[in-house]
Amino acid sequence: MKPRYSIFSLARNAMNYHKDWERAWRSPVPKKEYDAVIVGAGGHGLATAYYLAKNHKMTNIAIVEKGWLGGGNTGRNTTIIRSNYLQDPSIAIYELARSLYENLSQELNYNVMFSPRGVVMLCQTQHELRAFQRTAHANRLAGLDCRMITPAEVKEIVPIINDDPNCRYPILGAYYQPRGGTGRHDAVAWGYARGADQMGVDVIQNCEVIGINREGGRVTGLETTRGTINTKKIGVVTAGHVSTIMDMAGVRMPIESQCLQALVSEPIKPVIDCVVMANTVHGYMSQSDKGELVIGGGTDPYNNYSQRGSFPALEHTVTALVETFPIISRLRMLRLWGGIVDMTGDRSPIIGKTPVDGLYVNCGWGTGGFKAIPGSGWVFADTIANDRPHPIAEPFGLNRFAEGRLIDESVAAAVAH
Ligand code: FAD
Ligand code: PYC
Repeated sequence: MKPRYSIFSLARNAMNYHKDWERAWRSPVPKKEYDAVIVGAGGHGLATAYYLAKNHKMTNIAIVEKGWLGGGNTGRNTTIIRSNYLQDPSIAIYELARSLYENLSQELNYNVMFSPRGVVMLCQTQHELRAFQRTAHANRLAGLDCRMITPAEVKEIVPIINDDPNCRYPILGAYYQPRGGTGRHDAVAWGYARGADQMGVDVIQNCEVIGINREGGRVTGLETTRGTINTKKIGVVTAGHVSTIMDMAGVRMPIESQCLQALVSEPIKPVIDCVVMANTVHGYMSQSDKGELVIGGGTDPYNNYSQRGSFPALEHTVTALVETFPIISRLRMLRLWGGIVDMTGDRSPIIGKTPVDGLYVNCGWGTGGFKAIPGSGWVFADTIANDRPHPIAEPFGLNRFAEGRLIDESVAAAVAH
């Protein structure tokens, strides 16, 4: 694809305050009818729309978003990308996603800043060491590039870490995935949005879904704040708000919505060039290209729909991180934020058909769905286009809760679960 902007056009547009700056995507008025409508323009919804158009040639489709695209959890996460889950179905979908991330900038002709800087998951109890050894075996059997590393190797990779053997939770080793890392969250949303728009998909912001229309056992359309939209296929991809929307179609979801917070410090010179997760003490940290330390921990442990978390959860996270990285104790916090995450009982996503014909759902990514966006969009688009689960999505069907086929990933969900 030809680059859309040269260095000269960037300079020209900067000089005239971006007056004639070409919009990255259109702002279309909703049509009366589409072949399919995706609800929720987070990363998962946008990737789904992109692959519906690209892989399945479905271009008479729309994606409707109540706010601005990427304004939900996609623009609020700490961008960790890894695929070190325990169960085979999880490894398959997260590794598909991670491998798609490797070439996503080229695929979208948009720099998503994928940075495979390595993910280190500390083992600070004997139990955790054994659990990660088990995960490493499972991952290597599945062909993933990962290994267990010793405390000395941890110190070599992360010189600022506290390696005092007498501290409360000494480092006994770590799980290491060198091809894991980070990406730029907004860019992932913007890149998929622009790519979908270029193929004819209507990306419609400020359009809230307020009702789902059904006739008998199948969907016929949506009520939105911008009018009725008729369609025979609806994909609901609304993360923490999935239960309320599915309720509009009479489908009850096994989801709890909770707030997950994160924060960044003031920017400092480079001190850490990988991602470190300290699951026992409940904190994780990486450093952004701007120099901020990107810090997070666990969810606020009560259900809510407000994007404001509580102070004790944050205090717990910071305490954990100061213990792990004593040099950060005098840093100031620059800002903090929260997102409403959609938690399932087994900490695995729900992807697939529902009891209502033409209604599909993709949710339950909880605290860990940024890493999954490309793979999730790929398999969900295939599921919607063909009205049957993609083989990689099949184990994640909604029916697994009724059938007792849970995919337990509470350990892999790590710090934030
Ligand atoms: P969202 O991005 O939330 O998109 C859903 C969209 O639906 C929203 O834009 C919303 O406005 C829209 N919507 C809702 N209701 C309606 C309606 N009625 N009509 C129309 N639109 C509607 N994951 C990782 O893999 N790595 C991490 O490091 C990581 N860190 C995180 C840190 C924090 C603080 C948080 C909050 C999350 C983190 N996650 C992480 C999880 C990750 O952000 C999410 O799993 C992922 O972004 C979910 O994407 P999504 O597209 O499903 O949802
Ligand atoms: O899934 O790796 C993850 C994660 C880290 C922080 C929040 N989620």
